[in-house]
Amino acid sequence: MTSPSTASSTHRDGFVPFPADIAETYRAAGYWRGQALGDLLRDTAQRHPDRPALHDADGTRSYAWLDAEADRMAYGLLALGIAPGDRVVVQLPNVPEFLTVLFGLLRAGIIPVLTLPAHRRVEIEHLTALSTAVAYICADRLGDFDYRELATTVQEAVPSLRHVLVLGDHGSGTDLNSIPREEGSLPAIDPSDIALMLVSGGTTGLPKLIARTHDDYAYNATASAAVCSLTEDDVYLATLPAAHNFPLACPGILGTVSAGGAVAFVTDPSPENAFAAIERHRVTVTAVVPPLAQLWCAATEWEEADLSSLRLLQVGGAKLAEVNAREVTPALGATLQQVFGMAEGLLNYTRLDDPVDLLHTTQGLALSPADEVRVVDANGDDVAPGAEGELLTKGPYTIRGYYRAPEHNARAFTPDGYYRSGDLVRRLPSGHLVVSGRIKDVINRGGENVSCDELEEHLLAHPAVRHAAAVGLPDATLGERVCAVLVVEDTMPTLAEIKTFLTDRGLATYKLPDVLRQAGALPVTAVGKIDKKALRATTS
Ligand code: OOB
Repeated sequence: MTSPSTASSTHRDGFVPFPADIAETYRAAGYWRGQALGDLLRDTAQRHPDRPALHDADGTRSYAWLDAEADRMAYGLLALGIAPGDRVVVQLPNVPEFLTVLFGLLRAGIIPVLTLPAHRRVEIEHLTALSTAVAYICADRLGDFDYRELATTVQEAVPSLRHVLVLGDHGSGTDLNSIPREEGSLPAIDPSDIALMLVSGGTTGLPKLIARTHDDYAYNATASAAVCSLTEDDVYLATLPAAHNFPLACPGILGTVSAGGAVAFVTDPSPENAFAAIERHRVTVTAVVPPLAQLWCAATEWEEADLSSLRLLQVGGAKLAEVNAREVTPALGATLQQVFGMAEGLLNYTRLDDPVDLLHTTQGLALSPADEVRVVDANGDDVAPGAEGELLTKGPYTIRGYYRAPEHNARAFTPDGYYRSGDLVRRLPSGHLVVSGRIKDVINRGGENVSCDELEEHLLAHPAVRHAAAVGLPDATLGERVCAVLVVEDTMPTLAEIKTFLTDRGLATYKLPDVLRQAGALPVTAVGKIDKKALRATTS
């Protein structure tokens, strides 16, 4: 079968490359090594074919096995008529096949659009149409959700979508495991070309596509592996959805493969299930979001699994409150690493040998000496050292524009190529960043700005409070009132008690909540961060 013309949508249409002169400096400095992502696996398999690459329910698979499986997957996908440069939407849970599908696509030069299991019709339809994807790879179902039904709906709405490949019971789609995989040839990969697409965290509107090149993403993964001192003795557990940048490449799955360690997966990150996987596979490193870190720490009180293999717990994706940061090592026995990153690129890590004070109170230091970080005021001018401002960044693994989004790019990037993160930070003399909130996540109470992050941090310090989120409620006189939504351990504190507690901590009067709401749980995003947008929409 030959691939129909994708004439009006070749994969580089709408891609914003690094400027050629800057790309040259990244190559000359050795950040970009001209390596295709699929070769991270090839190189490790050649170095030590017999070492474990994957631990799953059936036992352990070697690097030689994974390398051969990835090739077979690549041959099979190409034989279906999917061509190098085509986009394929991947929506898989954390199963071992994620590895063979990912590396198969990368080696075939086919571009995976990495969506999360929690995405639904609105996101998948949008991302499929935007990328003019020709195929959708999914599992049959997860929990009570049927991805085959989603596939049918998306196929009706998006004409470019020709193939539905299903892992498991394939229904009206094609069985991913039975596509023919006779040996064929693999295309030459241009390392400056798009390797894969990530989906933006999307605080406003629909998610955007983030095209990452082989060069930049290989650097992202290998430099991250170095910062975490990953070796072939490490076992990385993919706890967060594997398609998210954090577990994928920070250093995550790709960093672990480049270092020659083994990878294991859990679909259910509950303490009971994840702890059993840690014990069973002797997991050394994993990454979680703050609400999950809190849950794991609390669960060590009643779960009895042996977690002694765990040497590093990475926490990021949202601000980890200092009270919660302090709990990690005593509860789990692992070193804490705070990670402040974004799918657009820039990663900040606390270093393994940082003083505990920095581990507990900062969100880390930029990964690369070539990362350029500016902290600016509303006029775009650099703030005084240590003052709060918006983080702008560019560097060897930060995109220069979203894929097929020229209008948005004109706002989200400065004319000289910095990404405007929308994050408010302070930079310490050591270079470590402290995240103080999002530009838009403030409540305007009668003209006074209340940072939701700051208020949440104080609320979390209350012994009765497990999770907290601050949102603004419309108010006729003040414009907005401050509402604190709390998930509590046991008894709900009264508004008066909370106000006294916060006042005793020295918080200004105008920042005190006007209203308290109790919730059984807070809504979360596809990767498990507290979803403020959804909370704002449902709180009254
Ligand atoms: C990670 O990536 P995204 O793209 O899902 O979200 C990025 C945004 C950041 O701009 C920031 O607003 C927030 O998530 N964020 C944090 C944070 N880490 C991310 N806010 C405060 N403290 C942190 N430690 O979330 C991501 C990507 C790679 C590694 C880690 C996280």
